[in-house]
Amino acid sequence: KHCILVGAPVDCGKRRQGCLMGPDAYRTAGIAEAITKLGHTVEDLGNLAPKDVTVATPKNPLVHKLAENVGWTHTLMDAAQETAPRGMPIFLGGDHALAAGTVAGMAAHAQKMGRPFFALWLDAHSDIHTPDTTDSGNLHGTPVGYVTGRAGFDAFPPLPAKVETQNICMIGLRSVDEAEHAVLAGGDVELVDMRRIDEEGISTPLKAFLERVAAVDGMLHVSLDVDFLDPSVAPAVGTTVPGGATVREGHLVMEILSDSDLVTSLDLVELNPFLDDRGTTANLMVDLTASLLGRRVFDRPTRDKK
Ligand code: DIR
Ligand code: MN
Ligand code: MN
Ligand code: MN
Repeated sequence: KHCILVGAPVDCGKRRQGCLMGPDAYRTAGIAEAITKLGHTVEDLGNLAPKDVTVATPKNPLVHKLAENVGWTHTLMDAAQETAPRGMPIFLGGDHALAAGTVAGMAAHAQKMGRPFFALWLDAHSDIHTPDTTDSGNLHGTPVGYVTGRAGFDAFPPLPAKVETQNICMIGLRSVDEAEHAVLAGGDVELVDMRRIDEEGISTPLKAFLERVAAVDGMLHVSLDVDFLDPSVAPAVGTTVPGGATVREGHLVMEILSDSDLVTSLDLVELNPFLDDRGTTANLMVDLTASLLGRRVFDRPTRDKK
């Protein structure tokens, strides 16, 4: 594979600062070296910047940094469409607001290729708010709302290709707001909450979803939010929710995804290095990426303690 690292230091999707350091934390944790070691090639585009845009004042006065979020959506939608024909883009976040651009751009690319598009959302949260329904005003809680074509995103670039809700699977859910639950309950997004993981195991619903993707030769985007993982093993995120995925559940998801060979793009989001414990979260996210790209249990290197 040819992996294209796209630095997306998006820090406007919520109020707590620090995700702007994410891309460099992944580089410091050796993401390029880990991928190269697996026999792939790596190209690093460096860090991008948001397009400079002006927007009307949002209807909802809580909405935080609308113009910057819209600017990033333009930039990353373009970056996804530029990189996807050349390899596998890996978007180094940055907070989850970046997925409005990356997912919309990848969906546009899939449409151009004449292939169905699927998204796997690994997150404690469902991120399906709109700028009107958000009660935090934090737009990192809205990218799924945007890419599925919900109303309320007038300031954002027009959606080049809508993502079908039945083509989305969310795994790791344990913090869904009331307005989000209302739209998800009547819908057809595949919802795998932590209880389902406890009862069925994480591989059963994941494999069922991947069979649906493979059956139609779909392209699969994976959006990995740090808070998918349990805060005890991944503390470097502003929105920790107890009861998350274990290290092994994380790796198992990535190993199964690797076996499937269906993943065509990846977001690594919400890492806030300011909150990390000696780089453990950044290292874990890099290790999960390595598992997705072919590293297996017995290949895993011992981390030196220097
Ligand atoms: C919450 C948090 N649902 C909000 N969302 C997060 O502000 O809308 N997503 N943290 O990952
Ligand atoms: Mn544009
Ligand atoms: Mn998220
Ligand atoms: Mn989250």
